[in-house]
Amino acid sequence: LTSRAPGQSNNVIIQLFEWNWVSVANECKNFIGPAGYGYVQVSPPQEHIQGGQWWTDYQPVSYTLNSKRGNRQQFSDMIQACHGAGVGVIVDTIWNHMAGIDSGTGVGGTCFTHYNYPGLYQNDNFHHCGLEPGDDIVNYKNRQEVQTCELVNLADLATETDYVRGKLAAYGNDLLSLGADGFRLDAAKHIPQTDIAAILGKLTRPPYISQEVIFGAGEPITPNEYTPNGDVQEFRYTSALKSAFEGQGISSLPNSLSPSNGWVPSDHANVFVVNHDTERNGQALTYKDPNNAYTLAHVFMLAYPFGTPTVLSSYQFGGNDDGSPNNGNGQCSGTGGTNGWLCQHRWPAIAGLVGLRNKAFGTPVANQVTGSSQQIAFSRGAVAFVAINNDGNPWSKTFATSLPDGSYCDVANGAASGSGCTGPSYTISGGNLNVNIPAHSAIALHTGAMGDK
Ligand code: AAO
Repeated sequence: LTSRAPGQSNNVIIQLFEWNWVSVANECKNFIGPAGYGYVQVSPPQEHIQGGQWWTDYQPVSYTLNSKRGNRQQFSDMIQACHGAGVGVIVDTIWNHMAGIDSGTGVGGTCFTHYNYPGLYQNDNFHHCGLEPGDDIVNYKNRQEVQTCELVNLADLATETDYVRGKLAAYGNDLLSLGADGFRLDAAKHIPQTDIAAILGKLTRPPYISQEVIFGAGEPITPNEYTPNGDVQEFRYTSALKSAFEGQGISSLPNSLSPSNGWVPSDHANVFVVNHDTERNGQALTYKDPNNAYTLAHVFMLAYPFGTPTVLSSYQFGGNDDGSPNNGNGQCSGTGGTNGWLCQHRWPAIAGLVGLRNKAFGTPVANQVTGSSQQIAFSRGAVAFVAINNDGNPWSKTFATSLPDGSYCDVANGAASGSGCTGPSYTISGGNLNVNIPAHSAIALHTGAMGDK
């Protein structure tokens, strides 16, 4: 395996939402590996309920690796192809629950009812909390209810029992046997931290772990509780980016990231501008936002050192339930997507900043300056410099950068190519950059992308 551990250089994750296995394999080879990303996070691979909505994937009916995204052989081939390109594979893994519908047949032919999955689970392998009518979670301020009642009617596994833990670990071990590098643990808040620890303890080797525990004000279950198991997704980062870029101002973002903020600490936080849920619920910046804010937020996330970043790569949608185009056959071309796919991971500012992040790994933030509340610039050691202007006015200034003198490609708007740049280039003289940054744009320079254009 050639991928890197999170906490090391080249650790940026791409969430390839709804991409089928064959298309993930191709994109790992064609773009993701060469661009310097560390991991792809793929959709849940286990058998699930039928239907055209994207969220059928989140209702498991067996642990057979047969889903809308492909079969076991394709899944295995994908991991090998990504590894061959130096990219690790993180699997969206559902340990909390099975299906939410009363009965049906899974995409692989498994017949099931809500509390009966033949040869796998039966009625007494599930919680029947008795705390709410219908046993569905209503009150997130009650720990017992959140962890023993049902999340949107999804049959809730009794993860305190050895039998269930054994089945979940066997599923995890099967994924590991095919080479999986990490798990994104779906709905981790709904499983006690110690139950997750017990299941992880049964694995044949330790994968990278990112737990989905959404912070909720006043809720007794907190993201920080889960750090003993691995990384935790920090949704306050997502909200902070949204409110900053939408009006509160980006100049104070570094303050909100200070270790005293109560968030999951940087070395345990998995952060993102948006994920597949917040892309649909109004709680994050999305590709639909005006004034380039979505792209500029990615520039900030990738340039400023905090947590392990995930870039969502998704598709255009009208209705919130819409599944992906082309039967999940992800398609990119050049610097973007085609046929409804967005391929955010190829956008020049995002791919360019991944290169900058890798180059600047381990270097401190320096030369931090602000202009208006919507302007911030900083360098990373003596290797990189970024200025973000989220203001409606240009930002004209001479910036101290600590960069060696020379000509640099602006990787927020192009890339190095041969001895030149595909986009703008800037000259550093005496360590300074004298520049007029247009409204709603960014400039990013680093020593790995110099040019003379
Ligand atoms: C579908 C249908 C349902 C049907 C069900 C069963 O839509 O009507 O009942 O099937 O037949 C996905 C879809 C669901 C889908 C499900 C199964 O999103 O629509 O249901 O597949 O097919 C909670 C959980 C969190 C979860 C989130 C959606 O804690 O784990 O709800 N996310 C994951 C996945 C998600 C997936 C599942 C789990 C299930 O990422 O895609 O569902 O596998 C508060 C709480 C949070 C809570 C939210 C939403 O959050 O704190 O824990 O998340 O509420 O209920 C501020 C607040 C914050 C608040 C948030 C609300 O940020 O600070 O506290 O606002 O937006």
